[in-house]
Amino acid sequence: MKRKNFLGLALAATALAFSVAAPAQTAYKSEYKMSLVLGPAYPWGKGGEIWANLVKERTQGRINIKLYPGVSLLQGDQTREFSAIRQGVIDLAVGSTINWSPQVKELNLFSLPFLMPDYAAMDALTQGEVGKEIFKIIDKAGVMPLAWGENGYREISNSKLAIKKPEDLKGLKIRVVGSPLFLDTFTALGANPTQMSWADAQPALATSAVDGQENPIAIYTAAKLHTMAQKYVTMWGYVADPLIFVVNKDIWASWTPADQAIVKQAAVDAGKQEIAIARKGLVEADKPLLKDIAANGVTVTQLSPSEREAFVKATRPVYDKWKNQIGANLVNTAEKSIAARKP
Ligand code: X2X
Repeated sequence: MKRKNFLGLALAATALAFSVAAPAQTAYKSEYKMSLVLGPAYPWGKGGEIWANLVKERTQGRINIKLYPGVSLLQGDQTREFSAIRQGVIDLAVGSTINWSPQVKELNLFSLPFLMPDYAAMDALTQGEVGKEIFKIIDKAGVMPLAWGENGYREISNSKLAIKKPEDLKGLKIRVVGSPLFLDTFTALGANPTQMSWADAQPALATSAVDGQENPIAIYTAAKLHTMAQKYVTMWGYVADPLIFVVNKDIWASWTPADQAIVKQAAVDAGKQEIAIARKGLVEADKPLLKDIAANGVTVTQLSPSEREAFVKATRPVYDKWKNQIGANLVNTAEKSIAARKP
């Protein structure tokens, strides 16, 4: 009798210890929800679609993912996406560092004006020490990071004039995403920045409630921003936002290790493909995407190195201020990685 009680207690204790160390896998859901700002007509959504398809195929349908573009699970409120993934309102996401930076301040790194001069610089960050460090930070913040993708270099467009120097931005009402760093950057340039979601930005551009915006050329093209009065584009490459493929941690723990490995590898494969799609038309010598834009009657302005330097100079105080807010160590590592990049 005594012995039996002891055994029972020992078993219960073991079960408890086990459940603390490794939560028991729960039943799979019939469908998992993936949040995205943009759907498969854009490189971003295409990346999400590739990921979902690879997972379905490689798990023989055990993991079935549905896409929710337009951040529709949050009525378009893109800057609340990270919290919603952590809380389990969203199961998976492919999200921009810009939209998640209000919750994870280190993600502002990629929005430091003129930090990354070219694609090689961006790769040096996401594929190097900085990328690993950022994944640790996201993990600590309560979300499982799996792979990198890319939204792209954010070029500025507007309805009024060809922007060639900081003074040209004076008084222009520019829509920016809801991260305070963007307000500082555009204020430093003399513009009048206004925060709004992408869902609100398009009608605001179409009705000329705002004069301009900044987004990757792939988005400018697919969203047909030339039909929303955006007749001038300046290629200044001031910031670029990577995308990150993530899963909610409870969902992650509910999958077998074999399925976790499949989902992760699928994210890495989809991320690579997505980056290639995001850069298509911009990395070829004749940049066909810019030709397409010009063919719509849009003035595309390329800055000379000295013209670009004037923008770098004007935004340097913002860079210095935010370097400290992001964490000087992380930014120093990023600067070093970029200086040592391979072309
Ligand atoms: O809102 C934007 O500008 C977009 C679509 O690029 C992001 O979600 C960061």
